[in-house]
Amino acid sequence: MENQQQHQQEEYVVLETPVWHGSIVIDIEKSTDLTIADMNTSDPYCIVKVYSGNKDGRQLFTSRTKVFPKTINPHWDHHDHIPIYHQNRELLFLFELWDKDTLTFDDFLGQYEFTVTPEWDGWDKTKTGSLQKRSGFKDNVKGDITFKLKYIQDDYTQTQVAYKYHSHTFTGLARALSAGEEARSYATYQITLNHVQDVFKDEELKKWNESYDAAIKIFNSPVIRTTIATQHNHLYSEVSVTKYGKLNGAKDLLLLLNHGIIGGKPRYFTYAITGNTWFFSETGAAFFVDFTSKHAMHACAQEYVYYAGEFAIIPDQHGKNFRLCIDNNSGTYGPKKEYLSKLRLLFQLNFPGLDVEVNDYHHPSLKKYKSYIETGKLEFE
Ligand SMILES: [Ca+2]
Repeated sequence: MENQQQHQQEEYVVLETPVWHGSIVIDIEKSTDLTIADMNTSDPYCIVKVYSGNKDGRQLFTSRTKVFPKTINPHWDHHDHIPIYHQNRELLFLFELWDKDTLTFDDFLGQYEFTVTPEWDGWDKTKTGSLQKRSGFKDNVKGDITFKLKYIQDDYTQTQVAYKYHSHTFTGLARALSAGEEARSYATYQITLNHVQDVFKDEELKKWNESYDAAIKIFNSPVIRTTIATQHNHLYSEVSVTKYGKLNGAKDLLLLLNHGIIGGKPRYFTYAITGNTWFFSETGAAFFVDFTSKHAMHACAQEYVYYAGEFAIIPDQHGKNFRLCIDNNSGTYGPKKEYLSKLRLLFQLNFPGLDVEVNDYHHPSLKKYKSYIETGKLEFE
C-alpha cells in the first residue's frame, strides 16, 4: 500500500521511444545454384527468422516464401512488410533454406545470418550472401541468396488523441448494491484512436461469438440489445460529469488512468474498440462487477467490433515504468489471438512510447496480473 501511494505522488518517468519504431520491408529476390537434395533437383523454400539481439533472444517475427518445386535456382520474389517496435538495438536476421519433402523431413540447404541496427549501412541495398552450414551439422551446402531489406521509421512524434471521461455517482439500486463496498463513483472512458482502419481491415472486424450462450441471449433478443444500447448511451453520456482533453503519448494515457490505481488499489478494465473509439471502464467498480454484458455495453450492442477484452496497467519491478497489458478476454466477441500484434501496433501508434504487452486470454501471466489487482502485490521472476 505504501508503495502505491508513493506512485501517486511521484513524478513519473516518461517511457522512452523504442529504438525501433516503424516497419521492415523484406524483399527476397532469388537464390542460385542450390544443393541438389532430391534425385536431380530440389524443392526449395526460405524462412527468415528475426531475433532480438542474437539467437538466444526472443524471436520477433518470421516470414516464409512458398515452395518452388523442382529447381535449384528459385526466383522467390517474396515481399513482406513487418511492423517493428522494439527496444534492443541489434536484430539478428537468419535466412534458412530448406528442400521440401513430402514423405521425409525437409532437408537443410543452407543459411545466411547477420546482425542489423537502425543505422546499418545495408538498408535498401541489394545484397547477395553465400549460404553457410549450421554449426555442429555436416550439411551439404552451396549456393546463395539475394535480398533487400528496408527500414521505414515512423515519425509519430505528433500523435495526439482525444479523450472523454464520464464520472457517474451511485444512485438508487447501484448505491444499495454497493453498500458495504467501496463507496465511490464509477467512470467510463472513451478515446478516439487514429489508424484503426490502417491496422485492421474491414474483413477483420469480429462478429459476436455465436457459440457463446451469453452472447446468443443478447444478440438474438432485440429487447436486450436495445436495453444494452441504452445503458451504453447513458454511461457514455455527457449528462454525467465529463472531462475532455487531448492525450499526447504514453505518459498522458498513464496519467489519465492514474497508472491503473483507482481508489488506492490497482484495477482491471474492460474495453471494446468499435469504429475509431476505444470504450472502457474499470471492471471492479461496484456497478460493473456483476455486469455480464460489459463488452456488449461498451460496444453499444453492435454486432461487430475490431477488438474487445481486458487490460491493466502493470508496473515494473521498481515501480518506475508502467506497461499496458491488454488481452482478448471477451467471451461475447471472442477476438482472434492472431490479431493481438495488430492490437499492439494500434496502441503504439496512438500512444508513442507506450510499452504494450498483448496476451491471449488463457496466457499464464494474466493470473499473475489478476493476483496483483487483488492483493496489490506483483510477483517478479
Ligand atoms: Ca524435395
